[in-house]
Amino acid sequence: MGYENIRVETRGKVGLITLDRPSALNALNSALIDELNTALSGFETDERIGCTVITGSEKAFAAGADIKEMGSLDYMEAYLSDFITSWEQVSRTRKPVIAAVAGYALGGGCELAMMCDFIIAADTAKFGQPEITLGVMPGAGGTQRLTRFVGKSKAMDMCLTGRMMEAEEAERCGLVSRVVPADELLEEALKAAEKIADFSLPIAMMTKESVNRAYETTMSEGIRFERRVFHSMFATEDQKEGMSAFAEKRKPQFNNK
Ligand code: CO8
Repeated sequence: MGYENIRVETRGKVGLITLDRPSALNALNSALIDELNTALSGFETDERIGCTVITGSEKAFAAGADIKEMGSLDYMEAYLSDFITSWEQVSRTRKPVIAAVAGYALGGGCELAMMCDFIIAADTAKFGQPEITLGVMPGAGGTQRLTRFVGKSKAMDMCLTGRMMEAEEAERCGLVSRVVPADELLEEALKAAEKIADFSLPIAMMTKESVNRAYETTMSEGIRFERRVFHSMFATEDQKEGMSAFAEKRKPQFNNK
């Protein structure tokens, strides 16, 4: 497929998607989201790929949903088309996805980053949910995911004032996993993705599924889920390989079996 709003590459076992709509600071319009979903589906079904990185430009990961596209919608158009559902495909991927964020990650851009499994931020990153300044509120999970990441007080502050948060504050409050110098962002994100992709893919997928459970259930149910999945790992060849390799002091060769 020819892409107009994103660039799609593979780097070994890593899929790399670069949001590339510079004229609008990577504002997320429906064409871009369709392309993103197509690229994500491609990597999901590509057996060579073990992890995906989504990134943007130096200036913007994404400055939000496309305000100009969205502005004239009426209630019935918004309700019947349910256009936000198609945005959430990244949160339904089973393989790990890392967001590598430099510059603005605002509104839907911040929400997209939060749908990824973790966020690595450049020291130039700025996160925000400025929807209130436009007469709306976050609509792609922002009020829920941001609150789970950073707690009620800061989520209220961000959503009610619309202010931006710098990378350092974002790391301090748990929104991002690490902050790196801007010129090392892609390299660091790819390095993390390569590391993940070198492990057993089914084990990485089960690990992701278990961590995600923590957001959707009680502690005791989550631990029960984890235990069942953990037990099932002993049916994999990769568990045998990983533990034998440790005992034999060699690097494991995972087979995704
Ligand atoms: N939508 C459409 N166009 C945009 C957007 C956007 N979100 N952000 C920037 N642009 C465009 C500008 O209009 C401008 O275009 P042009 O050159 O044609 O005038 C170009 O990008 C460059 O932008 P600026 O000139 O404004 O650049 P600055 O460096 O001066 O400012 C800012 C950068 C501060 C990021 C500024 O562009 C800005 O405030 N942007 C809007 C941020 C925002 O409010 N985002 C939230 C959008 S609402 C949202 O995301 C709701 C999500 C809910 C889910 C929806 C599911 C579909």
